[in-house]
Amino acid sequence: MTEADLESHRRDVTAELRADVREGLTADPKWLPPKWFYDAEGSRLFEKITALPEYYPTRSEREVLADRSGEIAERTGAHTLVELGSGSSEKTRLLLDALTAHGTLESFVPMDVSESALAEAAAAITADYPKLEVRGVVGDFTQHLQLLPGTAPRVVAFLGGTIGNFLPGERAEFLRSVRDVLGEGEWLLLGTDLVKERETLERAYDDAAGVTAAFNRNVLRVINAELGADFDPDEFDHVAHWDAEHEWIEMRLRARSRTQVRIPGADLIVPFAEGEHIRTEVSAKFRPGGVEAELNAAGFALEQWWTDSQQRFGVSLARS
Ligand code: AVJ
Repeated sequence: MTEADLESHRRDVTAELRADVREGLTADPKWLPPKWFYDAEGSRLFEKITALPEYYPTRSEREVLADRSGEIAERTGAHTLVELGSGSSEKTRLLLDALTAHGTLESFVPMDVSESALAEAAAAITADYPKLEVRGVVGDFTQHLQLLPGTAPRVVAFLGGTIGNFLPGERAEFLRSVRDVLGEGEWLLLGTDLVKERETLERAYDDAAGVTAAFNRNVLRVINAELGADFDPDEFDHVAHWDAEHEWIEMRLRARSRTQVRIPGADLIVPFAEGEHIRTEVSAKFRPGGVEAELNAAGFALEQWWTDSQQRFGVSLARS
């Protein structure tokens, strides 16, 4: 990607944020899409979350990948590993090691909305895997999937449980769009956090050290920086709520008092009643049968299903 491409992409991104802010903060109830957490600071906070004692998904998924990467390499014989929402690509090294050892891997294509996280990850992977072609793509995987390079067979890895950020209808649409860019005999490796007791779930999204609260409030700092808004993040409480009916965790920011926020970059003044909240993230949790049904509905066949030893997190290998 040239500097000019990155520039025009940045303008694009600001316009998208403006549109999301206008739509979400004029809605009732108010909401914001979770992808706006991830500027440099938000990506750094998320990396910190993955090491928290309460936040089990990263460790549980890593356990599965550590145990099964060899099998994944053998079954897929991948030439390209694509990673959507790659972040730091830390767990991906388990896959890269196995696929490199298997001898088929030629290229790695990490894709992320966070340019800073992507640049750092791509540089680190390039340094450690000198024979691998690394081609980072800055983009939103709900819109830019057709940009993905690489030779077949590809494995598209969508890890961490990030698919849970979609609402059910969006999820179906997303899985279908991944299926549509893949040829027959290519692969999806999907990480899904599993339904479990409320306490475990709510603690994972409301840690004692307050890192998740800072991560949640960071979206307000992003809007301040990009759109010149005057949110006072300390005037909003962090809330993590398990919605047992929808089987998802909802993160919210709740206004401590009645207030008004000016957002000049979106031509908006947003009133908040005392206690009114913004829904900032949905993180859906899954049941094994549900994952398979959704994969099938999108045109995938489930080849393998694995969980960690505590059955907290599931990893699917699906064939297109
Ligand atoms: C990166 C979307 C998988 O939903 O668990 C972590 C983000 N939010 N703590 C998740 C997140 C609060 C995370 N994903």
